[in-house]
Amino acid sequence: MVSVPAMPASSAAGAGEGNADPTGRLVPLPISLVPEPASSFVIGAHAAIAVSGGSAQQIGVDLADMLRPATGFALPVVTRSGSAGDITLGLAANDPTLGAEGYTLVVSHTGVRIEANQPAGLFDGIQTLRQLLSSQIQASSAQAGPWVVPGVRISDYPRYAYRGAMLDLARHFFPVATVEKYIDELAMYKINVLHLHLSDDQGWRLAVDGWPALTTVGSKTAVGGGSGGFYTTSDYTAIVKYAQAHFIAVVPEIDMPGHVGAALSSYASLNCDGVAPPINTTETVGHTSLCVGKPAVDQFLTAVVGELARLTPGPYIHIGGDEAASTSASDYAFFMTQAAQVVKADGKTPMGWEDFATAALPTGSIAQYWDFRNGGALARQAVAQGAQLVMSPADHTYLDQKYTPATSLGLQWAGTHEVQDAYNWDPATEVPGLAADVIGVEGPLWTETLTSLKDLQYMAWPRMAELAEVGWTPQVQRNWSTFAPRLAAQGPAWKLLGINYYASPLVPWPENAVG
Ligand code: NGO
Repeated sequence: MVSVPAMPASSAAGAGEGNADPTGRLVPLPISLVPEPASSFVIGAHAAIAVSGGSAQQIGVDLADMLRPATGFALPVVTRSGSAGDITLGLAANDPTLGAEGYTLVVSHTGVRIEANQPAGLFDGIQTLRQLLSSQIQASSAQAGPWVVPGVRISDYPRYAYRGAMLDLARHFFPVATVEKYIDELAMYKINVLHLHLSDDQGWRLAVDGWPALTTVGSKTAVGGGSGGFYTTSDYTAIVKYAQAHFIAVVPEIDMPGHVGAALSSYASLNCDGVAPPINTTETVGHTSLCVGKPAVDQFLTAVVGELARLTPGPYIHIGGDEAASTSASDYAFFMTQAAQVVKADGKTPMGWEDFATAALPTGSIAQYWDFRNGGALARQAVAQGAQLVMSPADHTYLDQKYTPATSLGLQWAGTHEVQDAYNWDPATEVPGLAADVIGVEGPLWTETLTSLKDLQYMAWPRMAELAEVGWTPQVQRNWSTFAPRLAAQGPAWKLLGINYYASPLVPWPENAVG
């Protein structure tokens, strides 16, 4: 493995468009990158995208869609082995070290060749190619060019298999188009999981067969009393398909046995006193519980998990389990044990917030570490049962936390998180002793205070790009001083793409990134 040369000090000053070293635009940083300055390639007006057929074809189309608007070139996708002037995509890497998501990308003066073992790797490779080009490639109309791809040999694969983002649709609801826009943005940074938080006290967001009031009643509002909304089966399926086309697996979450106010308001039978309370649209947590042990609650659990399992091709079903302060410890353990078994019986792997470690977990369950205040005790308890961990420490990964006390959006119960806090941590050592049990990272975007795509973007970017590198790039290759200019280089692309982001003063944004 060749390590990445440290970036020259001069490139830090002129990050982005003026960056002398265009490989200094890559986020996440590839595991192995050798610059070959004598071998740059210029994409010409007659270039073709040569694919080996089969599954490479679709990635070729994705690449053409990516490059056509700004280049104005035809860029036909052709099935051939690649000739001079082509961008060639192949699935014959035959390299076990690359795994399912790795790729090689080689630029010579006659073309670009990306090879992978699997389509997911090829998709990651075209994201890297996009970043190697000038950020003008993001423009929606033809630009002057030239479209220089700097000479480079890259061999790349992720540190962690699970690199996720979470979106809270319950506190405020967002339409399918907004979720798809977020998927577009996440895919640029090789994120491969989208966790959807589909229910909470203030709203229920997914139609469940046989339980119509969950949406006719439970979906009607939001934090602060807004209008709410929900996904029909076909809306949800559209999101899953869109995500799949971007090599992103959807993990649906129904939060239980607490955070269930919207469900309790929809069905009196889920309440111990048999009375459906009005929906409480404040931000308070921990005040609701399913009536554990009631037959209606068992039926609800089976129906909801069954629906999620039917609609979700991915391996995980998230059953929540956080902050169930209104459920007794014994009811909690009984219910979450049962819920995990129902998920298992439906052929899926149970995932839950780390709190569910107090239940009996099937081996291979996934616990999501979030509450840094408990010092990792629950994460240890989960691992002791054979669970694996996704790391979402609230003090580094919670995208809803304010950047500074002056940030108008967001919460700050976990402190304020400037850009360095999102980057300077190691998932392997966050809870000491559990490195081998960590399968990845996830950035939760809770939406108590967020009501529009612009709000979501402002809190997610740049921190989600930082987390993407935390999840992809080996720890030894990461440091803030070489990362900051690479992060800065994303700014012009975000501006062209209309992505609203926080232009932190700690990042050396180029002039064409801001204002
Ligand atoms: C906590 C809580 C959520 C809040 C979030 C706000 C978890 C796992 N439960 O995280 O209900 O929305 O904080 O930051």
